[in-house]
Amino acid sequence: MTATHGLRLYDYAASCNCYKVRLLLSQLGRPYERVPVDIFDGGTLTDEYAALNPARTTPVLSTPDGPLPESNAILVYLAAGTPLLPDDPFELAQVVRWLVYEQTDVIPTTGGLRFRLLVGRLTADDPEARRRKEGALEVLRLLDDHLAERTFFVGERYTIADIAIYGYMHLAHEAGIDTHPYANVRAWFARVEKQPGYVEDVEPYGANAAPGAGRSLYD
Ligand SMILES: N[C@@H](CCC(=O)N[C@@H](CS)C(=O)NCC(=O)O)C(=O)O
Repeated sequence: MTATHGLRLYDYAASCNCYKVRLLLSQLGRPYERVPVDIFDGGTLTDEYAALNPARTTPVLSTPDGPLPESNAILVYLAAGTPLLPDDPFELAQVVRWLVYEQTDVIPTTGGLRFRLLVGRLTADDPEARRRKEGALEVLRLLDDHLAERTFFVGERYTIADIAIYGYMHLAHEAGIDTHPYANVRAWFARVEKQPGYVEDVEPYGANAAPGAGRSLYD
């Protein structure tokens, strides 16, 4: 086995679901091989990719135990046995709570809106964009209230709950959302950004992400 210890990340650089995994790998100091997948050039539509992940989404982490799709499942796999995933059952369950909330509430609002605005699939005054923005503001209010008397999401220490929520929320401005009214969230952004091994390497979407310009699950 190479220095990467069998870890290979199938990764789209503009995706914050992929970024969450890159951030954790950096913070854990785990070497890995990065395999770029152009999701707008049919990169996930091949039989080979379906064998890794029948849902045809990125990221997928190929591990010595087998391929693992779903960004938050990957966070759990990598953080197990480290201080970034609590052992205490209640704290562990709280981390899972935020991993679920991120997928059900953060991604469809802030994440989905950012993608669609940046690549021209929606304009800001489109009713769907307005609905997503209203949802994003509700999420921000909830997060800001949660952080009013806490430094991190769970157990007063940095965990993968913070990584999961930070992934899309730190780019809320790219979804046309002003985060200035949410001072607790902004102070927490700064605390996350001071954590050892922090990286921010989210790249812009390619031109082929525009509607009709490429081949993907979205077209
Ligand atoms: N629940 C999944 C969502 C992953 C997802 O939607 N990934 C997008 C990029 S953010 C993707 O790869 N789409 C594939 C495609 O469009 O072909 C996760 O958290 O990993």
